[in-house]
Amino acid sequence: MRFDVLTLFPGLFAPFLEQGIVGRSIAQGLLDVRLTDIRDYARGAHRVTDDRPYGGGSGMVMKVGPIVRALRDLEPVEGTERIALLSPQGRLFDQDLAWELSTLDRLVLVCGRYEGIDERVREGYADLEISIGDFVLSGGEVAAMAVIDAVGRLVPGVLGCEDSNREDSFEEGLLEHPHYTRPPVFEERSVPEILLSGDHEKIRLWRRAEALKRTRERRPDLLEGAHLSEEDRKLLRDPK
Ligand code: 9D3
Repeated sequence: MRFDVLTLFPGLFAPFLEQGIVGRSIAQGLLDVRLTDIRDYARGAHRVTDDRPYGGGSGMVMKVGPIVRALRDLEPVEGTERIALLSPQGRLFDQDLAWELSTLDRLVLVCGRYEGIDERVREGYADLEISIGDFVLSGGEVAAMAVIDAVGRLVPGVLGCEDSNREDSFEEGLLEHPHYTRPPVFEERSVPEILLSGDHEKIRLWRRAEALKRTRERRPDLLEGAHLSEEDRKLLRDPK
């Protein structure tokens, strides 16, 4: 899958694209991420990419011209593509949207800066607008990385068998059970004995109960939408 990122800060992406699962997948040719510096499409000696808002007010607005010229200059790619703006006004990004986007051949991500992007970019060119949550970022770049990471992981071959997506708790709509590794005791805190017991059925039930209780405690909104089995309901009824 190919991603094209339009940004005023292409330098922010280097380590993200070089390291970890994303870096490896690019090296393997499973993902292709291209950066376009919007400033390259700005005109005039000063290469201005922003201007004062019509109607007044504080802050600056990203100009429509440079962004549209950058979009028009993108290399054509075979297959299905979408253009997404990253903005606080967008659809809240979640695992369902990540799955939807993972079916594309190309996703173009336009990163806003300043107060935002001239509305005519969205009207004339964008297929969707994405927000990664209800908090204030300085621009769309960190959000674009989150989207590339989450969507890229769902592209076939990107994850080894180390961690299959279907087992991810978010796929199931639950938080995960707690994890432990060696040593068995650290600063007087022991690993729950059941995990050392070797009884795989007991371990499975314990983990499932922990996941369910955590979700009820921390994210009751997720429990609403989860598909619970009769066993799950019983585990939730049990005290502790
Ligand atoms: C709070 C008033 N304005 C900031 C001084 C509004 C505002 C404009 C631009 C807030 C943030 C931004 C820049 N943010 C993004 O471009 C952005 C974003 C975000 O802030 N939160 C969650 N997802 C995203 S995606 C892009």
